[in-house]
Amino acid sequence: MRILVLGGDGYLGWPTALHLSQRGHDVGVVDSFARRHYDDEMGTSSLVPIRQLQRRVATWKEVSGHTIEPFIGDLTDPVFVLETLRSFGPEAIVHFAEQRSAPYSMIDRSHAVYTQVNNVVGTLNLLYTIADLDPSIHLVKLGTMGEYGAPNIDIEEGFIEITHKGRTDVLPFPKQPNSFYHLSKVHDSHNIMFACRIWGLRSTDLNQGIVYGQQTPETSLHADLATRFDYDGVFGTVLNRFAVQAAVGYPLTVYGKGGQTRAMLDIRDTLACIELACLNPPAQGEYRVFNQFTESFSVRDLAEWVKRVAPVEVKVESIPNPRSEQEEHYYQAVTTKLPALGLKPHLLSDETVVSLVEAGLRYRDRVNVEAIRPTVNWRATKSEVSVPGGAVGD
Ligand code: NAD
Ligand code: USQ
Repeated sequence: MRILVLGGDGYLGWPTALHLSQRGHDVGVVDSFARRHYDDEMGTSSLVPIRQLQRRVATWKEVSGHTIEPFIGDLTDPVFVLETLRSFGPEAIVHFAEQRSAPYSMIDRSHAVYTQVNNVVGTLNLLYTIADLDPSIHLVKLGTMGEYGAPNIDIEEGFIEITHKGRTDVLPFPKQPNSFYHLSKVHDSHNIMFACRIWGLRSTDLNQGIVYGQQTPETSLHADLATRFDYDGVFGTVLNRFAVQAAVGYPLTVYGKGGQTRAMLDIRDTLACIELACLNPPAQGEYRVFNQFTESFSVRDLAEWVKRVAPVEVKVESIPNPRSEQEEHYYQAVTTKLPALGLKPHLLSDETVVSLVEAGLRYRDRVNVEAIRPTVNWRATKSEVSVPGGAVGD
């Protein structure tokens, strides 16, 4: 297939592009390098050194013989979106290209506005362009399990049958997101569902859990192919953070009681899920939702797991929760559609946890310990003007 990967310079986009290319698809990648600018703004960088996109693509050609076509630009620019889609002519578009950190979106008013404009406008530009150019293009959109929040009932896969005052309907599952970032994904989901309904587009909304992991079969072929790995208090996700904290002797930062339970998956399963969604498109006009995760864990259990198997001494610390969220709650989410398409999950294992800590140990000299502490407070409301994407060095 011809598949365009938006956000193809990011943590998940780059390994997805490599995986699809290795599997024989014609792949293009799109990125604005916004993520590299957030690093400058936050004074942090990937634990694992990453190359510039042009170098990554050149090395991939040398290593595999396959070509990945890069397109540099911003999805909030509708002319760029139109020219890119016209030039590449995709059958499927995998859309990773959004500001994806909940803490970043909660820094202040400017970062909340930036996150929602970047994410919602980028997706709207795509929807209009697909509708104008070729409505048969399948939009595979990365949403998030956090759209649902943590309700006191089982989370269904996108929709729930409700009987109310004697009448029954199948309706979108209620959304109770917990940050302005997660809210941007809910807004996207509504816009995509609406576009499928009125223009007959087709889309798969992948409500993905928290991803962990650092290497995939393709990224490990050459150091130039490595993907980014974040451990800082703004962009680092929980298990990746705990592994690096363990490696540098920093007490694992469990926020509050640690009973927060989240859906999770291995980075290798992200790649498999994306290919399964592309190869099995929905009908024209269909908007479908897959819950993309393999297991659920509480934050406390993850910390204890790292402590138990890490090849170094580890302390676990409960620190005041910078977020406003439930710290003990019911959590049971359904995921049937990706397994039904053939997903064979890589479940979390001692081996995976140890490999993450070992990555931390290998690159411990690159760790900025100052950047580990969480600094963004959900309860603070800062409305002053700042410059997201950081003009640092500009
Ligand atoms: P990432 O920040 O590493 O990658 C996103 C990429 O998109 C970056 O390279 C960035 O420069 C690019 N980008 C952002 N805005 C853009 C724009 N307007 N135009 C062009 N490029 C733009 O993030 P990631 O961890 O790879 O996540 C990818 C997607 O998956 C995101 O949409 C995220 O919400 C979703 N997701 C991630 C996780 C996770 O645990 N990492 C879990 C669930 C869902
Ligand atoms: N947490 C800690 N200690 C830490 C870091 C996090 O206890 O050091 C807790 C948080 O309070 C939260 C949970 O761990 O309850 C998850 O936090 P996270 O930063 O790992 O994940 P989150 O903010 O939810 O966001 C990440 C990605 C986002 C994606 C989401 C999937 O950054 O792009 O959408 O995971 S989901 O959680 O399913 O919505």
